[in-house]
Amino acid sequence: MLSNLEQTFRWFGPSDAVTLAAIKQTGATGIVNALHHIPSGVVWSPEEIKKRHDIIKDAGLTWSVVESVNIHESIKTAGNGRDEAIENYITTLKNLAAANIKTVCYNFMPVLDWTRTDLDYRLPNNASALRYHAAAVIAFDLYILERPGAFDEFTPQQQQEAKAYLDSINKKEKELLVNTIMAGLPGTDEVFTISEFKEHLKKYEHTDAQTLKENLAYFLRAIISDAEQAGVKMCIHPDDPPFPILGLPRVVSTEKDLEYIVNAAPSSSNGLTFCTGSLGARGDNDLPGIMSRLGAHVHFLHLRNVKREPDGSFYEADHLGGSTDMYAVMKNIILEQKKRQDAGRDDIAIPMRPDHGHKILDDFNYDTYPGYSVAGRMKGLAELRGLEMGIKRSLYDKI
Ligand code: DNO
Repeated sequence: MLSNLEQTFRWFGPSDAVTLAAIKQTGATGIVNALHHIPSGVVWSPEEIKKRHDIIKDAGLTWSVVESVNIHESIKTAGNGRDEAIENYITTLKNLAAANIKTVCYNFMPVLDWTRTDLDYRLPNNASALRYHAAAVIAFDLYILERPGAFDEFTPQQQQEAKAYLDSINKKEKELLVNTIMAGLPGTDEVFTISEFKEHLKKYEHTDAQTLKENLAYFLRAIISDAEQAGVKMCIHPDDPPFPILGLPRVVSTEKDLEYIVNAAPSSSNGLTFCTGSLGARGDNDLPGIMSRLGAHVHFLHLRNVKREPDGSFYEADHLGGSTDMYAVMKNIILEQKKRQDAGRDDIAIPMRPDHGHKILDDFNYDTYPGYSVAGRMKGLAELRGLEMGIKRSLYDKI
């Protein structure tokens, strides 16, 4: 019998309103965690890693995946201090490996991590979901950020829709929009001011998509042999959303991008996080196909669904609903597990997490990081593990 995927849950650390005890009740056994209090570019010391590792272990769970060891901006822009930041990154990887934590997720999105415009989008059953409203981002770009040259990037219709959106919201809603788009890294409560963000944008003046790609390849060539030696599997997370926003380039958005990345430093340590939510926001990404073609490189699974809307907007749907055929995705994940088993690989139980969840039931009673409710994510996990079991047994059980 093929082993199950490893069921994991993201936990933001001791300040997370979601407790490890609660996570244990979801059935997940693995924890996805990071030391969010350590700024990017700084080494994670063995002591800090051990402290966190022991908290998770004492709760009867395993720290399976790091999400994320963030990439310092100097690495993305080839700026001052890049090589030192890379050295520190390698030291962190070695320290994690020494604590037996060997799957490391990261992303290469300039300045901002994931971006949404609405953190409380109500579905017909009154569940609360996250949404990306294209017109709102364009309105922010054109009329609030007033980014030079931005008008040239949008069609007259997009500009009109953005203006209409801006005119339809009041002052408070406008402030909320700014804070939502300017929210910094997950696991922090940081929000950029407009002028801080403008400063960051300036640093990208000379970094277009091609240069950003080269900087990513430079980073990979610098770290992958050490990662391999330490037994660490790196897995890059796709851009969310998977297209350029606010004038910033994006280079981890399509199958072609993913191919470029795995070929930039070929190694079993240079892998991918297959995030169906991020990649699924583009209609031209064939998700089951990507899983079957690039599955050998996938070290971590983020399973989530988005419902795409015609203008480039999307909202987070039920894990088995939305625009992505989760059955076809799961089937190809299982076929990848079978290939690994046949090839004698030892990484068949790929860690997967239900990525994001709606706010439902008791989730409304306390504050969690956007998308990281308990009941909503548990619903997703329960659906996904049922789907996995059903497909596995119908493929491999003899009747
Ligand atoms: C959002 C997440 C991302 C992800 C990072 C990975 O909920 O999927 O923030 O953790 O981009 O580096």
